[in-house]
Amino acid sequence: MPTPRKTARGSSAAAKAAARNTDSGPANPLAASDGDFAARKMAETGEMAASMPANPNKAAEHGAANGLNPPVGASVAPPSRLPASSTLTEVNLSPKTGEAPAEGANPNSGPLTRVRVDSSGQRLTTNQGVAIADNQNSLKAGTRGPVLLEDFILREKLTHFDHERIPERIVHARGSAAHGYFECYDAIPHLTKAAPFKEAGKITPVFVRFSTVQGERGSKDTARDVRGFAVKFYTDEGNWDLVGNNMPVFFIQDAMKFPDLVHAVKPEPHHQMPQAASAHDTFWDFVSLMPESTHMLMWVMSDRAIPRSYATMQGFGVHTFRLVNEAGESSFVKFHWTPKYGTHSLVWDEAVKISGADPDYHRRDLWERIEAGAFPEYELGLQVFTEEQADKFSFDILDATKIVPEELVPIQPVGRMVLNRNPDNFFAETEQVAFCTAHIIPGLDFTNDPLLAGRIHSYVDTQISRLGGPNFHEIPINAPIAPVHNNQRDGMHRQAIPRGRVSYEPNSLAGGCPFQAGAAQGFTSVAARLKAREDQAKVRAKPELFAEHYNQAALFFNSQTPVEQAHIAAAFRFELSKVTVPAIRQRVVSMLRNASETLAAQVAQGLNMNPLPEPMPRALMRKLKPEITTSPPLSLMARPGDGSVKGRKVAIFVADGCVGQSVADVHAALLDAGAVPRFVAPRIGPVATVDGMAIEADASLENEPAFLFDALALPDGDAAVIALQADGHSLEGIRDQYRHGKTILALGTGADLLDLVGLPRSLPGGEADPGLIVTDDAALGAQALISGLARHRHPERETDPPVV
Ligand code: HDE
Repeated sequence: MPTPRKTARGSSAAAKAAARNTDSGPANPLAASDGDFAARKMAETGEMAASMPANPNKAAEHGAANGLNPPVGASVAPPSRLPASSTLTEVNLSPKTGEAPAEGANPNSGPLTRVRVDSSGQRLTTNQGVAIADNQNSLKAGTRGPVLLEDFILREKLTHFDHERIPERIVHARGSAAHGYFECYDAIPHLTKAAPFKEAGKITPVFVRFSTVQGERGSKDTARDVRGFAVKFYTDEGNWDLVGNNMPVFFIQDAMKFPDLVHAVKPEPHHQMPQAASAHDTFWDFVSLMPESTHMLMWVMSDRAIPRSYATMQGFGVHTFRLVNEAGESSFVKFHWTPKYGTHSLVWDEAVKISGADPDYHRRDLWERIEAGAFPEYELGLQVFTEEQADKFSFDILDATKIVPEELVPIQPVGRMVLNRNPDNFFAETEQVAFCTAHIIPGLDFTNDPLLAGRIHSYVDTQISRLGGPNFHEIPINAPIAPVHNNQRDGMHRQAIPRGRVSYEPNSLAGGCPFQAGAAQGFTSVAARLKAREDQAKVRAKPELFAEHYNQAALFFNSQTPVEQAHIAAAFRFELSKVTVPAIRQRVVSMLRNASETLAAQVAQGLNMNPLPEPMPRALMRKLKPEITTSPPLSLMARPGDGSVKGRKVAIFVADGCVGQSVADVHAALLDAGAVPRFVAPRIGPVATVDGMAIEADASLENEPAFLFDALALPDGDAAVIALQADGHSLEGIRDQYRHGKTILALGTGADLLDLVGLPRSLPGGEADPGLIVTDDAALGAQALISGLARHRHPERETDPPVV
């Protein structure tokens, strides 16, 4: 710090006078100040500026070598807090202004406590904090007179209400979210320096939003659709958004086609139908002209597209990303989330029925699990590989329609994510959260995937109109917990009040702050490009391997169990039967012939299409030999989870005349196992049991149809059987439970109901049905019910069409 120069007698007064002017400089700014703050500020500012006679880093801005290693920006410690202040009057405090921020503080980052509101014991006020005396009536000239324009309370309330909605997301509008944390198993410094992976046991807060893609904000949860699986990591080095899906591939390969895909799948523009459904002409028209979608279509027609719950589906980063370690070495990575409770799905008939009875099925499940402490949990796994490995694959790792099979690169678990807190407010958190693929942190980087490139642009861009301007990062749910300091200023809805007059860099007037972080601490992009396989001239074209469209579609189909394959064929049949243009149906089947003749034949037969159309001409005539032709982990059955029944719902039908003890025992055993049993009766309320046991039904056969439950128990007691038999809902419910492959326990005479419905007591092959338990012993029955529930479903029962 330079020492102030000695000044001539009298110049101190001149300096003081000069410091009171903002229009031109003092003759001698370094004059001593005698405790005069204005003069001192001016003098210290002068000192600080003088200590940076030049920008020492200017030369380092040039040349490729420097570009790889940017230096830390120049900064000096200010002699006091004065020079960086906006105004000397910041010492005049009021209940509104509060104190000047602590050095380096930005309270907008940090825990959400700063904005959580609790109104317990508080008066009702206007938005200006004026207490409202009467919230029942508008202000009128006389009780029967006209309402007055001066009623600012009414007008404020209505105006705010009139603007309560923001534009919904263009895709993924329907979603639900939760807070939680990511816990690192072990540090992986050899792979990445990314903050969440730095130490064993390190906890990083997360906010996760699950969603469907096609439907509007109020659409059903159980549509056949891809699910969004978007994770915001609030790391101590900035926010990282891993914006993935529950399927590891995508329909298209280049962002250029995304608007076309979305226009094709959304409700058709002339009549806005169908809502949240791909079973219509425009979707199948588009995808059948885009054969690269074949692989994704297999996934979307599989049961993955109708998950049982958000807690029981996988998540994938989809694109190939990069990991970067401290030494700047980078490897390729694919991200996988695997649910602890296993991958479980609905069956189509069930999904259709649930969408009517409970369009909030997944939202409710997520909320209820978390409130009950059965926290959804997922393990994060990485597939890490080198460019040399990638070069040998029969597919291109930049192609988002391709997976890297686990047989080629195993998945290594690196941590777990637990969702343990529901949001306080849906709008403030779930609706306003803004995920952006551009949000990454040191230790991670992008690849040249052309789909990813479009996303890096698109997500930030869309938030600007959805959330009303460039300051959406200041909305509390989006603000990082890592400190934010930069020179971006102003714009709609700005929250931060920056202190001082400097909003540019380099500067000397704020001691150079905030200064450039430099390569050691700041984000740097991996310089290495993929080895050029062709010349790097500007071009609108895809690499050759992108033209192979069917190998992995075949891999997926061939890796499914027979039941899953049957579901895929049935889904294609259903969707295409909704298509009104026969030529489009033909085109899809001709495309499927290139992936699986078996599947194509099944679909054609289901559509009464005879003869089969010719296979679609291939975009790549050269045959590429895939490394493998089946990959068992691609089956939904490959990840049964921990076998627990936590959070699974079981209906116990009861009616007047039932034996109370045995249903109560089953209820207690289920509760002990972590499941959620419910007594369901023809009407809610108390049930008259034959043994005097007090049983209350909290759901009715009408308000919670049986297909909403994962399993069913039927009570013992002749009179109860007669009462249930008299209510068509119960017979329908038993039939649905059977058809959907669920475990059914019949206690004592409850078994009569199975016969009344006409349920086969054995499987189509003649073996005993493990999902049908008939017993007088409640304890044994409960255990068998729990084991059946843990298996999730009994697909061996299925026939096409269903017999029941
Ligand atoms: Fe998205 N996508 N997307 N997407 N996407 C959006 O961002 C987009 C893609 C995904 O819960 C939008 O905030 C383009 C693949 C999820 O808030 C928008 C392309 C994957 C979510 C957008 C894709 C996704 C979105 C709509 C092709 C799986 C919901 C509103 C280049 C890896 C996040 C918004 C949430 C949302 C654009 C393709 C996943 C318009 C241009 C591939 C999970 O920006």
